[in-house]
Amino acid sequence: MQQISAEEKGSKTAMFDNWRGFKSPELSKEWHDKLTEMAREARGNIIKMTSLAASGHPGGSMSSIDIYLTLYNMARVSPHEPWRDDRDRIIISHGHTSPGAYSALAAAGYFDAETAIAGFRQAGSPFEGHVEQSVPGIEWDTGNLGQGLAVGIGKAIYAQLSGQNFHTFVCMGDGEQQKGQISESRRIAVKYGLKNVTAIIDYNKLQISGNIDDVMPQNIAAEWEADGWNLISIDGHDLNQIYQALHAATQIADRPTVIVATTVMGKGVSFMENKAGFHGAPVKPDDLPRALAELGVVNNMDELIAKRAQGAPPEFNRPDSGKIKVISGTPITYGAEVKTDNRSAFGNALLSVADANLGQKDFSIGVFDCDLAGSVKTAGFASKYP
Ligand SMILES: Cc1ncc(C[n+]2csc(CCOP(=O)(O)OP(=O)(O)O)c2C)c(N)n1
Repeated sequence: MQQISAEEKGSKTAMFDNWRGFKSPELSKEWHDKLTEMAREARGNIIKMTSLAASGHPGGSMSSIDIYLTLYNMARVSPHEPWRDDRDRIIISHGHTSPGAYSALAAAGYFDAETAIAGFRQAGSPFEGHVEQSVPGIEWDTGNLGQGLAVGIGKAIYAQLSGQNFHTFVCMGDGEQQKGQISESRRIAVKYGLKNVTAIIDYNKLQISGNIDDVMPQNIAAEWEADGWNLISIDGHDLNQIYQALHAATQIADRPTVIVATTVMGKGVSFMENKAGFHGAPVKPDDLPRALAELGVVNNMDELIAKRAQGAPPEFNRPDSGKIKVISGTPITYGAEVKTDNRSAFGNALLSVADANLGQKDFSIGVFDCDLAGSVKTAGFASKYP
């Protein structure tokens, strides 16, 4: 395990805006007001985006948007350097809430909102229906529910192994909690004492076909607690509570935190609220002026339709992270006279790759086995590099 020095970490983190990282226990009044205004605009953008594409998921986007705005504006991330290695990781696991994610990222300065609105779900556009890493600020390609926590835990283990102090936030849906991979992931987080990962669940109690308990009964909060997570329950539309919970989660010293945020699907537009039908359907064209008027946002649909007609926005230039090159070393060959097995050859190769690379700066290797260390011959690696 190679450590990054404290001086190096310090010099990197100093480049972030100084309010970032949930350092203060309270959200300032100035930021509360800014986020409130952003949330109003963002809800309008969610509705415009999905109506323009005549598809997409406004309901969950509008229940998650206050959480997204607080994270993208207050976590240690930078719209100017979206891929720097020491950034906090914000993972949207219920990636169908892409209209919410894009609206929040636009509000935080990652790109302009009109480009995302007009380019949403257009062929060739980076603004896909389920969030993908083609968009700056997005950390994981989605569509398949239930994976984000495992990914976040992988990133948290990477932080731990490489001695970095970034925090990973994983946003999830409540219907999504039905996926089995989530329970495996949360036990791994506890086993490794990961205090640098926080899950935030949008508890709007609805999913595609109705009430989450009718689809699959679950006691979400109790299940996370039973697995050893610290639980914080909040109103997911109260910006102060969202901020305070995220601050508290970053302060817990011994285990990961789950924030269960009670929300309202379609929050902000009276006829959308608590309607499962808006999980995956846009507002009908006839109802659009009323929805935008209720939010108090400008109805500029004609301009947006014209912008969309110009075609898909270009791809973003994502820098090649290729900072670390893996040295493959010298292949080990076994002559016909040598009696061995594939697993032992694998174990020897793993050890030789470790020997060839572990002297490199910033290089670490994590080896996982399914309780089969003896059989799959990872024991050699474990004894040399415990
Ligand atoms: C593994 C997997 N199973 C099923 C689906 C289909 N699916 C898409 S969204 C959704 C419901 C998710 O509900 P929730 O997490 O509550 O999101 P919300 O309705 O609040 O937006 C389902 C079942 C999927 N995308 N991936």
